[in-house]
Order: sequence, then C-alpha cells, then structure tokens
Amino acid sequence: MTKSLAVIETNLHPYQLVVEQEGEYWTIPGIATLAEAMQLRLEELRKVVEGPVGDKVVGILKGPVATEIEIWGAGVTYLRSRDARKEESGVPDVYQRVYEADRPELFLKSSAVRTVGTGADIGIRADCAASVPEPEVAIIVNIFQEVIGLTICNDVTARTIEGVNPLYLSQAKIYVGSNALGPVIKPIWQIASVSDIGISASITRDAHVIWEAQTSLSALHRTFEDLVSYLFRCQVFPHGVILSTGTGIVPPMEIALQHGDVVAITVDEIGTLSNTVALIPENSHQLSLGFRA
Ligand code: DO4
Ligand code: MG
Repeated sequence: MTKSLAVIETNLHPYQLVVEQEGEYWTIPGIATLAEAMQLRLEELRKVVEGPVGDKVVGILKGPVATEIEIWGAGVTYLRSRDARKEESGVPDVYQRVYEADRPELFLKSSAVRTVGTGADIGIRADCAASVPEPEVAIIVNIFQEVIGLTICNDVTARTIEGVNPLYLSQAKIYVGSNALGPVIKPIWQIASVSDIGISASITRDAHVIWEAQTSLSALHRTFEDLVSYLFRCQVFPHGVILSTGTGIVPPMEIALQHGDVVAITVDEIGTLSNTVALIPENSHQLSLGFRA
C-alpha cells in the first residue's frame, strides 16, 4: 500500500506533517512538520517515511505546507502558457522572450497563511474582470535542492490585471484565496516516470462542466533541475521551498471563473485538488477585522 505525505490541523499543531494511507493519518517518528522533513536528505526521508509509522491521528486536511516555507511559481514553461500570455497581453514579446531564454520566469507566489487545501475556497478578485485557474504540478524541494515529492497547485490568476501590464504580476498572483495546494504530497521515490504524468482540469458551473483540458509533464519546456538551480541562485531557503512549475492548461479568453464555480485538477499519481470559487470583495481586509464596510 503506497504512502503519501499530508499536512493536517490537529489539536496540537496547525500544520502537522503525517503519513496518509487510504484517508487515514499517522504521525512520523521524529518529524512534526514539512519544514523539519526538508532538513533530511531524500534517502534519509525515504527510510523514515517507509519505516514504521507513529500514532494514528485525526485532523483537518490542509494544503501541504509549513509556516516557514515559501511557495514560488515558474511561468511560461509550456507552449500553451506562452501563447495564452501573448494573446492576453499588450506586450506579447515579453513572453516570447522568456520562453526562449535560458533564465526562467520565477516569482514568489504564496506563503502558508495564503494557501488553501483541497475542499477550501479559492478566490477571484472583485476588481478584476476575468480570472482563471492555472493547473500545475508543484515540486517540494529540500535544503539539499533535492525534489522530495510532487503535489498539485492551482496558481489562480487575475488574468485581466496581468494582461494590462506584466508589472502587475504580484497583484494578479497574490491575493486572498489565490493559491491552492494538495491534496497530498506524493513522495518522488514512488513515481515511476515523472514525464508520463498526466494533468487534467475542469470548471463546473451549476452542475455542468463548462471547460476541461489536459496536458502532461512531458510538455514542460524546462527540467525540474534547471528550475531548481535558478531558484537557488543567490538565495537561501533554510526550510526548503515549494515551486509550482507552471501551467500547460489555460482556458480560452471567453472562459472566466465565477463565484460558485468548482475547479478540479487531477494529476496522475497524486490525486485531485478541488476548490470552490469565492468572490473576494475589495474591502476584504476591513471585513476580516470586523470593520463595517
Ligand atoms: O507570466 C506570468 C505567469 C505565468 C504563469 O504563472 C504560468 O505560466 O504558469
Ligand atoms: Mg502559473
């Protein structure tokens, strides 16, 4: 029976790393969080995870993160993404050039508090006409720059804002509910052939699938090693890092997310990340503090 890694909220810990098997969770002897697991070399981690588990625990499944770990994104790493950006942007040349360049596009995407897991709401900005899901495979990278596992990322994007000007990237990429990860981390040693991994996504509205598409990791224009090596240049990641490797699936221009839509992303070997879309009001900060609008 294969084991996955999951992060759950328990009475004792908001982000407890556990072994998941058929929907049940078990503690990992000597390791409480994903940040702690990132301190081990891949082979050491493998021995611990494949060894005897600890106690059975119950908790709420969250995105597989830890408070200290940053989530980064890579962009324009598939032909489909390059073409979609060229179509939506006033400056298409920027995307053509980065697709062809040796240096990839890399950007800070999210943190633990800005990440949701499967089943939670993802957000669309009230001040953006069209937003889209970006179904991606994310790699979990330890402090030795080794990929220890894969998870699914929905790099939800405020398409209109990014299209107006590429310098608005952070506003298009980072806002309430803009990052979903999960449902679990599939350890890399359990994956026979990474390039054969299929990725599919759908948007369901009022019980009807209004859009679906597929790709596979074989269409990724960069290697994991290349992306990791650029990400670690002139950087420190003392707790490891999660890097979402970019989208190869982008809805056509006429499709935009609406409040109540359900986005499901399925990746072979990992599972399905499913989230309902919620409209994020412009005054969400004041509302979160209980202020009156
Ligand atoms: O260039 C903007 C970001 C692109 C991106 O997120 C992707 O290709 O996945
Ligand atoms: Mg993306």
